[in-house]
Amino acid sequence: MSTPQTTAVVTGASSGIGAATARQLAEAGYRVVLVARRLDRIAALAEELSKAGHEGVEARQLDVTDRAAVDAFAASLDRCDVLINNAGGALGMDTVAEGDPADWRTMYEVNVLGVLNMTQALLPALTASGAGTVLVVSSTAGHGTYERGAGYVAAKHGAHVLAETLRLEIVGTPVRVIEIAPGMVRTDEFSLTRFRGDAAAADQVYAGVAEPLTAEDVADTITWAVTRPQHVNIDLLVVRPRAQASNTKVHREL
Ligand code: 8X3
Repeated sequence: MSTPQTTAVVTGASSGIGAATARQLAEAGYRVVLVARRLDRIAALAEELSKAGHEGVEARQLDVTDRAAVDAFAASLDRCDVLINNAGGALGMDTVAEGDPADWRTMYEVNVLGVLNMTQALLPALTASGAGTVLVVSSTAGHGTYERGAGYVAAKHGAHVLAETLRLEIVGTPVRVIEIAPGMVRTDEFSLTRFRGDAAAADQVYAGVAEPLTAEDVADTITWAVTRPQHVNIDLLVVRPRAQASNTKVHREL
């Protein structure tokens, strides 16, 4: 059971899965600390949650790839019981032959080093809580590849390996490590960012797919995993829409 002070830090809380997760964890009784680069977005969400009666909500501007800023953020927290490593994303859909190394570097930094930075910085507080949770929002891209996806797939495999290795290394401490791997999720920004603002290309990803997952669907699985009794560790939960049988097998009604 959580108390009003039980604190969940959610990265990438400015939109999509992160914002939906913050809402659902607040509803579940957690004090949520919203983290993102875009302060205006998380400030608005914090106000919404405060008006809904949730206590102690904070909006904290932070780039998870900036280690010094992450360390300062961690030092400023009075407690942390749950860390939701959600910040991440894809850039481009290019072949290995043509992909831009700068895109690969950016994706590695946010999807892997961002998780590493936040986890290292908050692990002492999570351990001190006596009942900590590190949750990594990876992707089905962390478990299988697809053409034109290698840069993102490689980064998400990195996030998966980080979670799996951390679980091995800290067993025996009061911190569990959960990985949630979503497949096709339709959010406002994921594909738009991947296709650099090309809305038509972004829409094509979901063309004919009856019901891609929503941010709320994924937030639901995250909240379910986090709210299990502390001795229950959901190692890995893969969640896809019914219309997606694998990364490359999607039913489309066109
Ligand atoms: C997003 C899923 O299929 O675009 O993490 O890689 S996919």
